[in-house]
Amino acid sequence: MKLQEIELRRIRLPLVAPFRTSFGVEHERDILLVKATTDAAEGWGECVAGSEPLYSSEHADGAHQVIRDHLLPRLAGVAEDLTAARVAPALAGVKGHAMAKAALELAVLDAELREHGMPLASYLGAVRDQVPAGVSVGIAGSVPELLDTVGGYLADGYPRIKLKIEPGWDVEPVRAVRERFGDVLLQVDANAAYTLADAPTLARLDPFDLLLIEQPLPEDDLRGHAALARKLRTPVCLDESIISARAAADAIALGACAIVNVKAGRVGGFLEARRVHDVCVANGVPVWCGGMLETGIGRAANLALAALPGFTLPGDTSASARYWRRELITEPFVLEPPGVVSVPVGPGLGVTVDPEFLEEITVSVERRRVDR
Ligand code: NPG
Repeated sequence: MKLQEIELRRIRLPLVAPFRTSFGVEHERDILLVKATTDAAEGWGECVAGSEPLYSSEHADGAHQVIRDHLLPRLAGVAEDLTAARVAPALAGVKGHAMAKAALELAVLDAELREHGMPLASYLGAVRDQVPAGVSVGIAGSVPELLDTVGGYLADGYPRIKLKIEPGWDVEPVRAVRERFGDVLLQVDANAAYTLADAPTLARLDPFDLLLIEQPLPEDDLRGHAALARKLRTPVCLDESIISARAAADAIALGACAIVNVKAGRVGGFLEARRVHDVCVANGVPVWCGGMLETGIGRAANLALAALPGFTLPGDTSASARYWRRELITEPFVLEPPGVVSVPVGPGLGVTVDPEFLEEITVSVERRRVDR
């Protein structure tokens, strides 16, 4: 397949409700979409970097610049005979920028699979056509407000709830949700907001039978996570720390996690995400699919990934209505009984991008030829 052009499109999409985490609050997403045009097909990718570098060191403006000025010239070197598997090696000289690389790889992968008529789920090795839908609940203004939100999601049919926590918003909200909603599947996510000195507080979550506690400590603190894991009954899951399959192998070997959250953007693409899955499966470590408030483009790909055999816990794979008031970039994903979302079955991402809606929410478009 011959790559001809890459389009970098910035869109703005308001969230259905503000989403607060320990690192900030988001009202709308500033998203970089990537379109690859080849001699055979077009493909789409979505960059999950936010408008500010608060979750990790990447952000949308930076990813945009890195793709344009550093990744595209390298991709041009392999443009004549391109496959998705050739993208990461071609870009490897550029350090970091996993989310920028992942977006570019996904656009190429989508084009390649559309050319061959193969769904992404089949390509990755999916074993199911529906995946359980979890929902991530932001830090609320008060416990009653949180209970209302959680009650609404349970009424929608979500089988698993993830609560964002931070120091001062942990034991009480978890206790309140447990007391009100009984034995619902429940887990918490700290986005690296604690230190090892907080172990006694985090141990107070043990009686609530959480599925897991996600990323309690800083990204680079694997030994701290291993020490914390020895002090908690709640299984420790890592997100931000797992930046590659090698990092996953190290974290598991150190005893830093018993569960892994897999996000393609964080590890540089869906091919590396599959390798993270494979390493975890080989070590008997369950994985689940994270989310980064993606549009239908990124979400379609997440659903394909979440259908692999090692994804034995529900992911942050919610329906479109949980994120967007009006998300019509692609067909919306809906929550179906008994709390599942269907994995797309068409070629590539298996979704169709609506060019008119896209134009409506577009802030800028930049096109670069790569075949000369
Ligand atoms: O359902 O897509 C979703 C959101 C899940 O909580 C979620 N994502 O830390 O994992 C996270 C968090 C996040 C969202 C991180 C946006 C960064 C940006």
